[in-house]
Amino acid sequence: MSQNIDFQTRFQAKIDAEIKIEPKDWMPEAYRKTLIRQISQHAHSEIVGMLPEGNWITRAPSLRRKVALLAKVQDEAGHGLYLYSAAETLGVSREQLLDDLHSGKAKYSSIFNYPTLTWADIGTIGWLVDGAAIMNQVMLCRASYGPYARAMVRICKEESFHHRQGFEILLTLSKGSEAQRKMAQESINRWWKPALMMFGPPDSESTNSEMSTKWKIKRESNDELRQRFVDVAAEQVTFLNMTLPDVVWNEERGHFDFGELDWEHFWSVVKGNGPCNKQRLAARVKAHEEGAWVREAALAYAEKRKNRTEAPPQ
Ligand code: BYC
Repeated sequence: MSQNIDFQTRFQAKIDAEIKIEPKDWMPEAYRKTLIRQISQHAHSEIVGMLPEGNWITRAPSLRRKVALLAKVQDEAGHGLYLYSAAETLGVSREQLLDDLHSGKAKYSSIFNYPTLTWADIGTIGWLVDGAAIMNQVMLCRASYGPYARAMVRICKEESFHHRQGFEILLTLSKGSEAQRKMAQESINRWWKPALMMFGPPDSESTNSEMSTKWKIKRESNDELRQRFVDVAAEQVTFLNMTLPDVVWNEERGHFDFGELDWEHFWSVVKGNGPCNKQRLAARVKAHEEGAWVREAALAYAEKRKNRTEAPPQ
């Protein structure tokens, strides 16, 4: 028991001194568990997040747009893979993580349960969804767990490209015909509040924040990041000559107000009852089943190589 207290003290001292925790270091079970929880939810979000955008690859309005969108969707797959690998360093298997996703047990970001109805949604996702993701993920580049922090550095660089490609789509639409401007504004109106909910519940209802902050997994609260995102987006939208619903400058606070968020709706989406939850999970399960032969072939090849290396010299 006293030995455990000693380990705990040394562990927290390392965190306080900004020394990274690495896979083979001692860590409290609760730290390991919360990292598996967060990193795997993050990985699932990247993978499920490919679906709403993938929906528009065949309908992109030009070759240039198609190439950029393809590259973006492939990047998201890569992010999912780095993150699954980071989670595996904590002693959980990828099969287990995927089973939890496919059975509906694991969470992933609420935002990917909304449909992409128009081409403008691809611009809005890049601008607002990737924008919110970057706002939240920059702090994760300094997360106390080494493999997660290192994965996040590359992810953030790629998300910045996604953010720009999204904004540029909206900028082009904003300079187009009246119908194109209308399509862009309608898309912004639809995605705005769901994007604000990506930051998680209000601080008063955030169950994990206290420990995650103590362990320097999180460095800023859900509400702090949400407000910063609103303030930045409220400036950016002026370049589009468009508006964000319910956003007004509050002189007294020195920030933009953004109205009420419907948290009941948020929890219902998180629990599986959003507009596209069932469709998203069904698509993932189908892709996993159809990819079984690839996994089998890769494993057989790896096994063959291993046997060849282990064979005694002739
Ligand atoms: N959706 O205690 P809290 C991307 C859950 S992908 C669903 O504040 P925490 C992209 C939360 O898990 C970007 N669930 O939690 C990909 C917790 O439940 P559990 C995804 C949510 O962890 C493709 C409960 O609510 N980014 O960029 O301290 C295309 C209480 O919350 C959500 C990440 O995953 C939500 N929005 O803080 C384009 C970033 N919010 O687990 C773009 C990494 C909360 O106790 N994750 N919940 O059962 C994080 O930074 C944190 O996990 C959160 C939540 C800020 C999301």
